[in-house]
Amino acid sequence: MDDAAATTIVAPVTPPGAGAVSILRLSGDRAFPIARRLTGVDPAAHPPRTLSRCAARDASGKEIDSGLVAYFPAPNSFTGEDVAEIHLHGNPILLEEVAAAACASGARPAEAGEFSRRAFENGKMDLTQAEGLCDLILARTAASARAALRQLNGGIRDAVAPLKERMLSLLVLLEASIDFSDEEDLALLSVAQISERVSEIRASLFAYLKSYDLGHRLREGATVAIAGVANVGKSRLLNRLLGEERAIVTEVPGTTRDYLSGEITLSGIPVRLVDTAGLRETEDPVEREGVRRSREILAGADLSLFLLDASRPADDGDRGAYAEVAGRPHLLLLNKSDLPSVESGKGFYGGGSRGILSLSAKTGEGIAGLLEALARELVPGGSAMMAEAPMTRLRHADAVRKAVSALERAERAVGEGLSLEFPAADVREAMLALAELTGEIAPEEVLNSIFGSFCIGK
Ligand SMILES: Nc1nc2c(ncn2[C@@H]2O[C@H](COP(=O)(O)OP(=O)(O)OP(=O)(O)O)[C@@H](O)[C@H]2O)c(=O)[nH]1
Ligand SMILES: [Mg+2]
Repeated sequence: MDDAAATTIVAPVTPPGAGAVSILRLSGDRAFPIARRLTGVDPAAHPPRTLSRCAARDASGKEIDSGLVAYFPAPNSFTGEDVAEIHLHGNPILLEEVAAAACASGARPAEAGEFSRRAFENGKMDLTQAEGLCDLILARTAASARAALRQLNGGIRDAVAPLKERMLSLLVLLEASIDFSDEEDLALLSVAQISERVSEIRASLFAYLKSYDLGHRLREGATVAIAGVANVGKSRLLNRLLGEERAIVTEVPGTTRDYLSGEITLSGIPVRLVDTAGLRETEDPVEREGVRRSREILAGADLSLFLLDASRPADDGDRGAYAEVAGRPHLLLLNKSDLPSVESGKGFYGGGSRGILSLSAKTGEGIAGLLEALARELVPGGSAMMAEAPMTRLRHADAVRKAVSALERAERAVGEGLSLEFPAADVREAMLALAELTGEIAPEEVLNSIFGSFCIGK
């Protein structure tokens, strides 16, 4: 394979499996001649970005399918390169045959995320936009999809761009002041002015950082573990919250041995509910493994619901199990409120306690209150934050935090009357952190890890 051919890649952009239509995408220097060979449609004689009927042929020229082809000449394509898309009937065998014919003509199979990576490298998208594209495809709720779309449209870059500009003009002034530092009268900015400007920029960045609380929840969702000893009604509560009979419910203690989960949407946030095996010491190896897994789930959950059976007095078993959640964020639930109540939950108040609610998984009484409490705990901020694209990944928050602390150092340096070279270096560092956010500066490992998490065809 010569070098030019190695730069043309091919992959289906539609999911595997049978369907009415599947699309094969070619991108690179030789995308047009290869697609022409496969379809017989001459890109030069064909209006760009329109579909034309075509036959799709294999390497030997045998007709495999009838379909459509579209040509997107560089730079007006997804990747910024010449792109050809061939629409075939949605049978994976046909797709494979045509892709093989493309490879026989000099293309090579695309790697995971390679189309998006080329789009990024050719300046069609910044890094946050590429991430937004990935998240839009994987969004589990409509609100998550909206946040991802804002990001795909450049919302994060737009939020930080004016701050970057302000840093740049401040840096220019600082550097000019350094050059004239021996000539007192020529100082361009007073110490108070520098300090005020740095502090304004820092405050704006810090305010934007807050959007991560909501953004990461929209992207990643939250996990809620349902915990307690055997028979308190954990599985029945899961079923009630999901509105379906997901878990087996019986009066036999130790019914649930593995964990089970289901997802609900709370104020637009995907919330995974996990029903766990009752926490108790047991000789049964299967149940013991279940309890071990329960502990793992509890350790990783954003919030736990700890159930007591309020129709009986709490015992040492309940207290022992509670000790495992007491320090982590949790709500105490007094279940079985439809029965005469003998347990008030007094004595169950650990450091992670977020409140106590009485409810009945059987009748549904108190469930609305539980959902409100869950939303309060898991959905940060109001909808006001959604006015701009929220930051959705730890990578974003880390970069902005780095910028904020560099600016804090700049403020301190100015306050301490250090030479202006110090705050200038700090402001420069803050600008670099924001350049990392949008990918203007992006180490190879970062790009590999981001684009490597994409699927083939993206
Ligand atoms: N009256 C009443 N019974 C309930 C309620 N919630 C659960 N139960 C009953 O309590 C028993 C145990 O319920 P499960 O949901 O299986 O309890 P669990 O906590 O999952 O139990 P394990 O899986 O064994 O740990 C069943 O007979 C349920 O019908 C409730 O709110 N009211
Ligand atoms: Mg159960």
